[in-house]
Amino acid sequence: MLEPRPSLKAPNLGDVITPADAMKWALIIARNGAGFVAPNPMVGCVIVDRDHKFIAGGWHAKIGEAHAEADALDRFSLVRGKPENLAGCHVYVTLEPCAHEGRTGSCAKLLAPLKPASVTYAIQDPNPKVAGQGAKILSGAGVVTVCLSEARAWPAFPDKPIEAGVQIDLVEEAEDLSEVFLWTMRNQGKGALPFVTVKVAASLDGRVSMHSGESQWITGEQAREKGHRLRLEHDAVIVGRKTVEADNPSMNVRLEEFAGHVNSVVLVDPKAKLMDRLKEFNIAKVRPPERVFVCVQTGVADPAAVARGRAQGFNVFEAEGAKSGVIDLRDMLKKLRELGIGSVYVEGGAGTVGPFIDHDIVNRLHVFLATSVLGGKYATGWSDLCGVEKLKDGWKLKRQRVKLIGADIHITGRFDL
Ligand code: AOF
Ligand code: ZN
Repeated sequence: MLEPRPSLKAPNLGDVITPADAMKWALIIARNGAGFVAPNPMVGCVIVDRDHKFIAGGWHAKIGEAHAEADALDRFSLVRGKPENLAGCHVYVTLEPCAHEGRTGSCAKLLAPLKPASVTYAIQDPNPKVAGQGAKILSGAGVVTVCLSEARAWPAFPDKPIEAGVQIDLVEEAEDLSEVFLWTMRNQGKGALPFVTVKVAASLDGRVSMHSGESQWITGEQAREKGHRLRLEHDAVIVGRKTVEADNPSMNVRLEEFAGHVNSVVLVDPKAKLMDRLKEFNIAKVRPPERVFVCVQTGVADPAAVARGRAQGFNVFEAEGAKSGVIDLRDMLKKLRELGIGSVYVEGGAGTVGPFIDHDIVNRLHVFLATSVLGGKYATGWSDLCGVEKLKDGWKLKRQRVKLIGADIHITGRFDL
């Protein structure tokens, strides 16, 4: 069989697609689960027939519900009549099919007896209940099972080596897709803090607000929409008391296709100053009180105010302070992990972002840059409150990606923690 040329369009039923595109499409549709699957990973799965024609794609849409492979198989059966017709087909999945019976059945055990010709998965599932066991079940049943990160050729095209660049890109994308889950699983028992993503929207020269406080809007609508998607991909959004008082933001996800989604917010209010007025602010108006976490400082916040907050149903919790009125961010994150928050999204001005960078607790940084220059005379830079003394000590991004998004530039990457 000749390998078709790669394309990037959404495949139609019956289109001959490349294995790289099959995996790429699985990576794209996996994100349909954003906001609904945590603490599970987002996973996508694509099934092509023996001629490598696209038949179906599926994803893990909601915690407790069908895994990506089961969803893809359901859609496959709608087109091809019954699951048994999977025999001879090729399956592409962004994560190793699971071996265990959890909230749903095992995907490896679901696929194995149906005898697909091959299953290619992008990365191994580090969940100790899986960790290579899923692949073993499949290969034990005679299915050619390949982990893309170790593969030399696509199983559907065994005599064609995989282009190195394509392979690295797809594996990195799969790592990025599941990064919150992977971070948690790989650091289990080592006291891993929640995964921290910081987002900055700035001018080309890194300014985030005028000294007058004016900051809306520096970047364009498309970049702001991407920001909303990122809120969706985290368990909670963090916001400081000053931002709440100044801008009264909602910090919710306002995307048409995710109408009805409710996210959590963490308000950092060391002295519990907003407790009695919290109901007047949008963060508390757009979500039920149990989705509002308030971090106050031990020994500083008035216990009576804390009790009043709790009586209103807010999730008030204490963290140690670095000094009076300044929360120890590491301790706050530790407490959030204990409260079941596995990932947080930090957006805000220099006062919020700087301390997170300074504490070396940021896993991923997103910077959206408008192509305007504001200068430092009247505007604040996003990193004004953090810093290194020596050039060589600068925080360095890894696995960087750069994209144009509308008229703005989007740069993202990981910090090694
Ligand atoms: C897959 N496909 O789509 C996902 C997988 O609680 P459960 O039953 O939903 O199982 C969750 C675990 O299954 C999760 O920790 C991860 O190891 C794996 N996720 N596996 O084959 C999927 N979401
Ligand atoms: Zn599964």
